[in-house]
Amino acid sequence: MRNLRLERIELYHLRLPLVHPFETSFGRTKVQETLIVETRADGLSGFGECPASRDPFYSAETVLSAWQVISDHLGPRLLDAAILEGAEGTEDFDLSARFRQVRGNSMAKASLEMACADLLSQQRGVPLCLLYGGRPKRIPVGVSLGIEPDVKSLFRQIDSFVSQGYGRIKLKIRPGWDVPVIEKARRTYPELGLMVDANGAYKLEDLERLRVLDRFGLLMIEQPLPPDDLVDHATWQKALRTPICLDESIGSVHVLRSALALGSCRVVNIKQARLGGPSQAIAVHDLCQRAGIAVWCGGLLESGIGRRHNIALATLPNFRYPGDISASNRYYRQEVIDPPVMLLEGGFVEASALPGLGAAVSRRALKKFLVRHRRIR
Ligand code: OSB
Ligand code: MG
Repeated sequence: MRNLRLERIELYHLRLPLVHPFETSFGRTKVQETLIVETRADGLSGFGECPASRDPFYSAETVLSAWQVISDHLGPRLLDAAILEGAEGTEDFDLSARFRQVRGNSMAKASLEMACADLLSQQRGVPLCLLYGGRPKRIPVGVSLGIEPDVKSLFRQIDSFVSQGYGRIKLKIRPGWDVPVIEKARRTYPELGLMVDANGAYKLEDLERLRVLDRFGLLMIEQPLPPDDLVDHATWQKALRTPICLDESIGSVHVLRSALALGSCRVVNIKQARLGGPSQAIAVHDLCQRAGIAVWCGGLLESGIGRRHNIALATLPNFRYPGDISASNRYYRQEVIDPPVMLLEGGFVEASALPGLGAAVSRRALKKFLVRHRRIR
């Protein structure tokens, strides 16, 4: 962050009511809890998001664990530096070296790196996507649909999003909500870009039963097995024609290298929050590109702040499938940014050609959804 002198960091813990409950194999969310991070320098404000949620179910982090780690460890590391500087030979927005002593806590780190990248983008008058090596453009997007109380309500959801123009649907699966549902979805929508995400709910032994998924022409099967299980994912990938995509498993470039060496996947879901920020997300993107592995942009029910960061990142060239970066109204009735993220004709969202987020953060909305606020110095 050459030439950036951080003056202050503020944290906003928010509770955002979802328009529709979102259920995965690990649990059901009605209200999403998230942590917004604001960094200030030179009269500018940068915003990032730590979408760690209330419970340590998707990952070990929570909004409160991130609150503590940012307040006591990561925040002071940035504020104590007279001038933020990237390490030699790294991008200016790369804070990974500065955070290296703190293990894990990727979402906490990511939110600060996002906020500083937003600042840098504004200070230089350069769009975020250009800062990252992408360019302003339209990004194809899909929608991720949770497990529903019954098949009828799931198909009401699918119908609604297909008719809004989303060109790809991801269905959450778990044992007891899988083959018959997917078979019916494929029969009803023979041409639809369709994929599934198990959030690690299966075991190696389930492979024989789930082999039939190979018949449905799915784009990919996301994270069938638990995060640490790279070896069994390789066994599944060898047995299936459908590409395996890893999400939770890929927490760093180092794990990615192991997954590539083992043949654990053919596609990677990139979430900058899970990876520790844009610098690490770009490193994963670049390594995948060199290895001939396609990536796409995942999501964690972010508010418009994290969503705008994800859209900027998804302009990089190796993002090759529609992202889980749907329009704001698919998640929330009221956004924290203005304008909200809109769905364009044909199932696209637009990466901004303006510096920063390309939208204003609404102080009123931050206040309305606030659980707690803290100023670090
Ligand atoms: O596994 O991709 C996931 C939401 C919360 C936690 C994990 C996941 C998801 C989604 C929805 O699939 C992504 C989104 O639309 O934001
Ligand atoms: Mg996933």
